[in-house]
Amino acid sequence: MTNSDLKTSFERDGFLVLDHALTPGEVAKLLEEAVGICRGELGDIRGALPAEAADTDDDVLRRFLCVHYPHKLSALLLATMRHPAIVSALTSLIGPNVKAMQSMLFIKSEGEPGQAWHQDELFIPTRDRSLTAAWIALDDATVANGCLWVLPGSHRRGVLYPNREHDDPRYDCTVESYGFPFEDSDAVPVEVEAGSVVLFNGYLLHRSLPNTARHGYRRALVNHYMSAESLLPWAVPAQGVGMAQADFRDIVLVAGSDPYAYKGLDDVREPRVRPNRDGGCDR
Ligand SMILES: O=C(O)CCC(=O)C(=O)O
Repeated sequence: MTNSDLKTSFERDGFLVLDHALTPGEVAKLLEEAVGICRGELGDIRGALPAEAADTDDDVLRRFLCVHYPHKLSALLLATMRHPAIVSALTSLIGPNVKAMQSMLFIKSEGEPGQAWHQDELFIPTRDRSLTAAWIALDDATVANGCLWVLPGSHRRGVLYPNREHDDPRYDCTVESYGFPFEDSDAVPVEVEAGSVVLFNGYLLHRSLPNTARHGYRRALVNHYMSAESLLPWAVPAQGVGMAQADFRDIVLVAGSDPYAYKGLDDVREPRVRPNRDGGCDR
């Protein structure tokens, strides 16, 4: 696909797939690193207990639904934010100057819940609607093990739909979007093989369903990016609930230059777990 085809299909659908952007060797290294992260070998994760020496890798991995900000623990995950195949696509979609502000490592073993319909810009508000996710499949992602589902084109109106708490057992504790003019029957599953990357727009309605496969994981590394020109008024809980910084500077520049470099960088977010059902889920 040429860069202009890439942009056309992304603007139409709100998502696209980069097939096998990562090699099997790169995926294998990330899976190994995920075990070290979940064992606590790379540093503390808020909300997680360090593993015991006797715990098997499976024992350890199954305790996690999702680790937030793992790039703060792992040089490999930090380098993966700058993966050339992903950055090349992002510069075509977003522009020459691109920054990242968060990573999430999903483990989601069998029986673990998905995440209800939502739009990522609700959580990470850019000023120019440039938020873009790179969802890197570390296992083959299938309907059975809880792949992403998207509502194609739902980003186009540029509307952020309302959100509410829910008690749907299929989903984790994150709020759900509702009141949007799409039906579940409009949704399409995005089944991809390990190493493939789903890029999607921050206004695209998407969800995932539980991992109902009989055993195994649906691991994915998700990084979020935006235009470096946009300020990022993203709340920092340590500064008080609801208080947004004028510009969140705990960022990683992945392409081009940072017009706000004169402000310096912050280190305010810390690695933590996402609870699977019991509230307190602020992304
Ligand atoms: O991978 C999942 O299960 C959900 C991911 C997601 O919704 C997101 O990254 O915004």
